[in-house]
Amino acid sequence: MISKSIEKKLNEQLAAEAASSQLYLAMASWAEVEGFEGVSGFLYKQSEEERTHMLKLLKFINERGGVAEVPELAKPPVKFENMHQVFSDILEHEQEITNRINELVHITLEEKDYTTHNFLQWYVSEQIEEEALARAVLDKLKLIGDKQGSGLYLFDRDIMNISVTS
Ligand code: OFO
Repeated sequence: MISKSIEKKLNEQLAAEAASSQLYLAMASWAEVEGFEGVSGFLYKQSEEERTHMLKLLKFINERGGVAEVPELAKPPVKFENMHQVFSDILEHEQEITNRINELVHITLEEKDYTTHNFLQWYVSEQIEEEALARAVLDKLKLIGDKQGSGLYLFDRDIMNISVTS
């Protein structure tokens, strides 16, 4: 059984994962409209992945005697300045998610809720991968620099081969 405070925090995390899914969906849609097929495919997958992160939390809260709350969705941006902005926003966003997860882990230890603590370890590992992936993509974009054109064309083609984890 989870405490009311852990239930509240887990529901907040559930909402954050839902917001991540919406943000990546908006970015995917923008990339599609801009003609970046590879990037949009990558981001659509990321968006789906975030939805699974949300569902995992929803199931856990209910299984542990809490009540999961499906959150209201805020509208993400429709337009993004350029590819660099998209991926630096992603990195920033993932760093924020990592901070939230760390805070949650800290609270479970304070409350001696080792079951939830154990459950959250999956998110801790996931965040390491997600931040590393966003950094790797940003590094590629930095190499391309400002001369968009053919560099971005190859980037768009290559990103299809970057694997998206669970
Ligand atoms: Fe990308 O964050 Fe979920 O966990």
